[in-house]
Amino acid sequence: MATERTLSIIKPDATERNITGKIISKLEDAGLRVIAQKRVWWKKKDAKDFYEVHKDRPFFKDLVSYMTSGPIVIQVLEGEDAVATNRKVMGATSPVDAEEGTIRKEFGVNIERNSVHGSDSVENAKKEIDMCFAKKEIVG
Ligand code: YYY
Ligand code: MG
Repeated sequence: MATERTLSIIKPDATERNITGKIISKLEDAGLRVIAQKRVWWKKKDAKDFYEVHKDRPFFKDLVSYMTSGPIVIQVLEGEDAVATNRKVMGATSPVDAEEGTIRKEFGVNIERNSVHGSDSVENAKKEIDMCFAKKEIVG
């Protein structure tokens, strides 16, 4: 077990329904600590850059449209095995496959409007954190 950091995004379907607090409670209950947080409204370029790894996937265009359709809340989370812990509390990509008690099971609407993003590896977490936050915005 190691203390890690990961990047979390509360997506537009959740900000729209005013459930950011409910989601943050689940993250905190899982032992994760919010050490940076901001609410932003992404431009197309922000979403395209962030999801570049998916640029050739059939869902990319819709994903970019969706992620720019409203405000999002971006966070750095810190805790023991933060990447895996966060992925566990998020649940599977599609809410129908997500385990009981996970964020996506409880709040996700469908595979696209699935309420949260979480980095999938320590390496990607570092990249995504650098992309979204200046060092001085992270207060651990
Ligand atoms: O990491 P995770 O968010 O669980 O899934 P990814 O495979 O990285 O896909 C990123 C994002 O793309 C997903 O959260 C929703 C969307 N998406 C989609 O709309 N349709 C798919 N078939 C797969 C992913
Ligand atoms: Mg992913």
